[in-house]
Amino acid sequence: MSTLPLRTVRAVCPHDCPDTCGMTITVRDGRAVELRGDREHPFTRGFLCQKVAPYLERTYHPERLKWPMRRTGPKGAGQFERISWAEAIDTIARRFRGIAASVDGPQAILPYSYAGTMGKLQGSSLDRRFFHRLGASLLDRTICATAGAAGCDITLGTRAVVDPESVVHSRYIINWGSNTRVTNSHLWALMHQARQAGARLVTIDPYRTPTAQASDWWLAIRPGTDAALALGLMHVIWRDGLQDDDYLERYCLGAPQLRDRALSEYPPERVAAITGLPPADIERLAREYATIRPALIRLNYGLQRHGGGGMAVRTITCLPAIVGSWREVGGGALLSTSALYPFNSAQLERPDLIPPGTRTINMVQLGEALLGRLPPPPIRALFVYNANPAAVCPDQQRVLQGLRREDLFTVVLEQFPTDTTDYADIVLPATTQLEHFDIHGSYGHCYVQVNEPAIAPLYEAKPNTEVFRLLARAMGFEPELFEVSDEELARQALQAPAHGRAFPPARAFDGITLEQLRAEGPMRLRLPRPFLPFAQGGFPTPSGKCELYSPRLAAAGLDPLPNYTPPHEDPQTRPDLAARYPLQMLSPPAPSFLNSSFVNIPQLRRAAGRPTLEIHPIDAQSRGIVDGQRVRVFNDRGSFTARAKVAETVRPGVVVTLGIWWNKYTADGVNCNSTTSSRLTDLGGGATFFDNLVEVTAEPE
Ligand SMILES: Nc1nc2c(c(=O)[nH]1)N[C@H]1C(S)=C(S)[C@@H](COP(=O)(O)OP(=O)(O)OC[C@H]3O[C@@H](n4cnc5c(=O)[nH]c(N)nc54)[C@H](O)[C@@H]3O)O[C@H]1N2
Ligand SMILES: Nc1nc2c(c(=O)[nH]1)N[C@H]1C(S)=C(S)[C@@H](COP(=O)(O)OP(=O)(O)OC[C@H]3O[C@@H](n4cnc5c(=O)[nH]c(N)nc54)[C@H](O)[C@@H]3O)O[C@H]1N2
Ligand SMILES: [Mo]
Repeated sequence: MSTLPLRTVRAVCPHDCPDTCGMTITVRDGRAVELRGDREHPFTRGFLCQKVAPYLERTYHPERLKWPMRRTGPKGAGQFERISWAEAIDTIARRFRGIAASVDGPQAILPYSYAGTMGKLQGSSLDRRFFHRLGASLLDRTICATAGAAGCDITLGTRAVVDPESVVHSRYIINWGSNTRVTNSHLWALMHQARQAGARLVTIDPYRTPTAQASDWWLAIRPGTDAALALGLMHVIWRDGLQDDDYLERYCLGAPQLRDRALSEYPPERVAAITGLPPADIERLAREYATIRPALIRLNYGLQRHGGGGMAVRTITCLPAIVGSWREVGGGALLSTSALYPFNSAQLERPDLIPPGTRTINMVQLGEALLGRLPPPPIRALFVYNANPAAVCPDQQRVLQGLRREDLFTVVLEQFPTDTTDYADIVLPATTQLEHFDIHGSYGHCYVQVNEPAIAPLYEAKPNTEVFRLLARAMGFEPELFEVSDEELARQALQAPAHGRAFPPARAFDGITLEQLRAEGPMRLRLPRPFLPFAQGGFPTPSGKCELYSPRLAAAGLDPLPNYTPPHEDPQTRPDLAARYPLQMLSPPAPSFLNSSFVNIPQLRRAAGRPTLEIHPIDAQSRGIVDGQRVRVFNDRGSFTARAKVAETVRPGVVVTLGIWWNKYTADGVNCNSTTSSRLTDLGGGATFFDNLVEVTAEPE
């Protein structure tokens, strides 16, 4: 046993999850020996999820990428040889300089990143600066949240936000397209507390998730029809006089027009036909929502991933204004708290460096981009970091076909040999959160946190920021832009930009310094307590009101009122397609994975079992499928296999497969995204993963 003293370091879970937990790490002799949830963090309250509790296994995983490598085998085979950092950086810089100087120009280079880390520095700082300075194509990061952001923005002028800690005061909680118990477990703990104080929990989800199971009432809505349900609730509320006229008159725009639409077009019988919910349930939900107070809607991402996802969020976020629940602590609606953080992204990312006229490529359409289906120039180089597109992108067959292009130069900066690194020409090893410095906001609470490195980088791994410093140096870019330390970047991030808008609250960082964060740990944003941003209107929309009627949508030639937009692939509106592919497939994440992260941790992979397909007994029987049988799931885009789980955990007509498996850990080398579509949402250009018609057949063993 070593006699060296133990050191405790404060860290932050970096993964793409609203909880952004505080962690404490014990270090002995340069090695992290214990990691736990920060007991003093007001939201983490000392516990971590099943994925992050064994996080040391991830950091010390034997399959960590250890040094830079060059491809030696065919693309996709994952065969590499070790090279030095100097050679790797020089190779990339030479290729980038060559492409930038060619007729195609620098826009033939595409960065591809998402939220592998949510840290402001390792997530979006010098990387953006580098690609902006280079003049590369811009990436529209739409794979997760932009449909809801756009929908909320139309109604509220910002994200639907309340202080998540106020949930303990709620007495009626609707988990709407939100698997809170799994995807936001620290908020679930507060919901549970509210329930013990008498709150009712309702879950609206086509799938009987752990959240639905633990709720008082599960409403198994037909996928993609949430806007119709919300309009049906409005119908009942206005018909029965349950609305808050005072709030509507003072703080809302267009209540009479929306009332007319709801009353004339969305009676419960019609809504029942669209949503598949009994009229009596629609009546009861409306009555309870409008009369049991305070009522909170936790709306999340499930309902956004459909063709009409933007409009669905726009519509649902009208409800709190109609019943006046923004007035109450524990009322309102919560999508994300991210808009409360006035991080100075412009200073970190330097969008002023972007050459005028630079094009933007939607990340959901990576397949199209790589296969030259978008206007020129062609993509000749791809630089992937903080993302695993070979597994998580829709329309996977096209993505993989693009990644296999011999003339594509692909760099992947990663911690592990993922499905995407298998296609790299150059692999660069990245540090994990224990090995680098960062600063974090959150999209599910109101604290700012600093992540101190607990240990030195393992092997030859480097933080993302350091990799872009090296690349900038090799490209001959201005030192004053790139020779900036991580600490200096953190200070820049905390310099809230001056602006005259209400969101983000410009003074939320007042009194929050890097020194204090380091000395004292997590600090709450400077927000009033209780935080009731819309109790008296004050919506950051152009009119300053909650825009039930949207002049902006009207000016754009769109429907200015909330409405139901059917999914792209819905048996009701696409009987032609449903004749071949009658089942609506949802593919939300498994509890032991975080998107495709953690699939390579043996203990968590065992917990997930193997790829399964949950199918209703009626749908199974008509296809001769029995429980445990191997099935093929397919449509025109592709197919994958899974084990059938015949159960009433889904409504008839819907199938569910939990993801997101790495392709290489599946029986036939492809996951569910071989069937998902790259079509976009109505607003925000978002992904439509759950808007996906398939057929299922029994497979021979
Ligand atoms: N354990 C774990 N936690 C995570 C993640 C993870 O992968 N694993 N991912 C993180 C990330 S990146 C995100 S974006 C969030 C996502 O957080 P959530 O939005 O809570 O997660 P999802 O499971 O994608 O979707 C929620 C539910 O929506 C349902 N759903 C699908 N279509 C519809 C619909 O049309 N209407 C309704 N009402 N419901 C529908 C799905 O069945 C699913 O149960 O979670 C974060 N937290
Ligand atoms: N079918 C289906 N597809 C989906 C979804 C779904 O529900 N169903 N969910 C979608 C959603 S909500 C999202 S957000 C996307 C997520 O898609 P991605 O953002 O690609 O998320 P992950 O799959 O978690 O992959 C993140 C990668 O970043 C790496 N990483 C972590 N930290 C660092 C770092 O510091 N440096 C570097 N260089 N790398 C790092 C991790 O090792 C991991 O491989 O997937 C989407 N895809
Ligand atoms: Mo996400």
